Amino acid sequence: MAKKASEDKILTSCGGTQQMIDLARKEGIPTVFDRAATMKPCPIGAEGSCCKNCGMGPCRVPPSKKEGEPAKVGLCGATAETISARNFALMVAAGSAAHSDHGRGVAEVFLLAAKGEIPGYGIKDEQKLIQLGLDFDLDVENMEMKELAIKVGELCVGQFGKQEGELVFVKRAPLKRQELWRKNNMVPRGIDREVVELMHRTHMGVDQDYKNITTQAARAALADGWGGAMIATELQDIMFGTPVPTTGYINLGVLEKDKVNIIVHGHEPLLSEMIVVACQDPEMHALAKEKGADGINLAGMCCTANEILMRHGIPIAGNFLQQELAIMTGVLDAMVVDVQCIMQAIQKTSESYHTEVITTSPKAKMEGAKHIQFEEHDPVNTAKQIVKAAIENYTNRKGKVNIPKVKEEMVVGFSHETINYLLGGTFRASYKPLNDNIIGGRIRGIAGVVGCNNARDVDDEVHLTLIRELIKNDVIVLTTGCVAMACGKAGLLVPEASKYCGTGLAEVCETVGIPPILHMGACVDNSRILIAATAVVKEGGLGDDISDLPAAGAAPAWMSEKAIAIGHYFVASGVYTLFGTTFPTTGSKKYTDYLFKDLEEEWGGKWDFEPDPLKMAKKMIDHIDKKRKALGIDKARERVLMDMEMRRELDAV
Ligand code: NFS
Repeated sequence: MAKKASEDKILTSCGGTQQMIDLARKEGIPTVFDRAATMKPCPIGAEGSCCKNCGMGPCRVPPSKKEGEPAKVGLCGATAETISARNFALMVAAGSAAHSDHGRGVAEVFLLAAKGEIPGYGIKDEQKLIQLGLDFDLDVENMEMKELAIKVGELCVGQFGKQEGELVFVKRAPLKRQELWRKNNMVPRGIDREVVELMHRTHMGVDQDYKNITTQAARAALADGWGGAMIATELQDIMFGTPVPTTGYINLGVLEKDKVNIIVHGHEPLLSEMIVVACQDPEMHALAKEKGADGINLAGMCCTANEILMRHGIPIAGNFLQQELAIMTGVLDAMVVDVQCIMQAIQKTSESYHTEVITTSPKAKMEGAKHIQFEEHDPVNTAKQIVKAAIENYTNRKGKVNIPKVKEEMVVGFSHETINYLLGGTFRASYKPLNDNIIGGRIRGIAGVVGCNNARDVDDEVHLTLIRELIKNDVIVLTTGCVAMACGKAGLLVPEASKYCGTGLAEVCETVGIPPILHMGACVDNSRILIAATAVVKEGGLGDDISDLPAAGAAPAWMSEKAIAIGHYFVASGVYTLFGTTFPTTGSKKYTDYLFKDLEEEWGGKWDFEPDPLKMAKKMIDHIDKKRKALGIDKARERVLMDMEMRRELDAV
């Protein structure tokens, strides 16, 4: 058979993924990689120039090609910048809603658990519960743990629908940032209100001022980053434990031929935590034996994977683009999904194998899949039912086994609290050593590299090229989500990765015993990065605001609306944030210039787009150096570089 052009292209830098792509092509199984080659994105939609907000359209307003030609507008007269801003805002609304609805689910379950109405869940981190009580100004000293948990649960649930005033975590931000938000009318109320208002404004004939739309989009995004998503992280930590450094394995090679294999895929740890417990149940093991299996092997995929890996060391089968491929191993007995980042294609793939795709959320069903609903009042039984369904499916295997022999070890679980403790020590947990190393120049700056994998790029490659370049230049990297998993697969999440660092960063990592790339969790845990950045500001010596820090953020291969929402709350929190692959507003130069240039003046942070990972690294490093100069610490780094030079000379003697 003649090869398709796309077959010669390198599609991934992950060995396990490449092996499965080859197999898929041999067997004629369609995958996202082939669909990406045959279906091109709509160029007008991709640049944000298509308005389909009313029945007179869709109106397409791409930039004029001829000099002097008047700019196109929609039938209603909407300009390209208004259309672009509205489309961008709609992505922020959807992304913020998704993250925060996850947060709401966690808060509701937390409250039920606090009241003792859910068997199986409890309080694992009392310290953090007390901290939340203090955030809400509760009299924590005179409250029993149960009473405190109920009160905190009620107050957290109330945050989502807060109609007036400020969300409670707003006051966690640096004071200067809070003032800027107040001045610009960006302080978030509850997510429900902010998203509804944003969607009202993007409706036909409402907000026609691109700047005004962007400000409300920031308010909605901040209601997620400093609200819904932050609540999710905090309450998950209280219920399931705040992550501490743990080792684990990653890639499709974690699946085991002779065991019942279950993958939990999606985002919310509520059910997966219970599946971890159910998989250890002797009754389930006996049933697996009875069916001829050698035990039960649980693995994760996408952000759920990060959650259970950090807290239990459960291996990760892969990141976003590996979901169809996991089914093709032929040994996956159940793919259990909840919400977000789940490709409908997995159901079709499963029809060629024996895998049972099990949906669990009433919000996310799939035609053809088995639905076992997560009953929040009885998660233990739901989990057992699911594990049982997987075990019973073991005997339906069709005999084809293709597990790539690829897996890597990694160290994960660097919550903000852990970094604080590791750097500062038991007696005085503190960010001072980090700040001192930044001020002294050993660490040049901090980068947050997060987000998705995008089938329009070489899978995992842009993340890895960017991150290798950053650590080579002494920039410490904080990571979450699919990027964190890409690093794990490439063997970069181990302390030995310090050999890829510049001398300064290597020295710090070797002294403290940490990898130069710190895995901080799932996408919802980007709130940990906000908290860490704030802690660095509060420690002193690096300015008064997040925007003063020698720091930058990136999502080099983003694809989801959540990524845009996250990017927008980082920008609104003062971070220079770069996205790769594509950018959804480029059809309007005026609007894109506003996001990429003018915003910095107004918010201290701004957006940027750069598809080439090396150029992206350069832009981030240039920004970090600009901030070092503004802080007056650029000289310190020059001295460190001179020291290196001198050391080399000494070595040569
Ligand atoms: Ni976040 Fe992207 Fe999805 Fe997680 Fe992965 S694709 S925006 S990283 S799994 S949410």
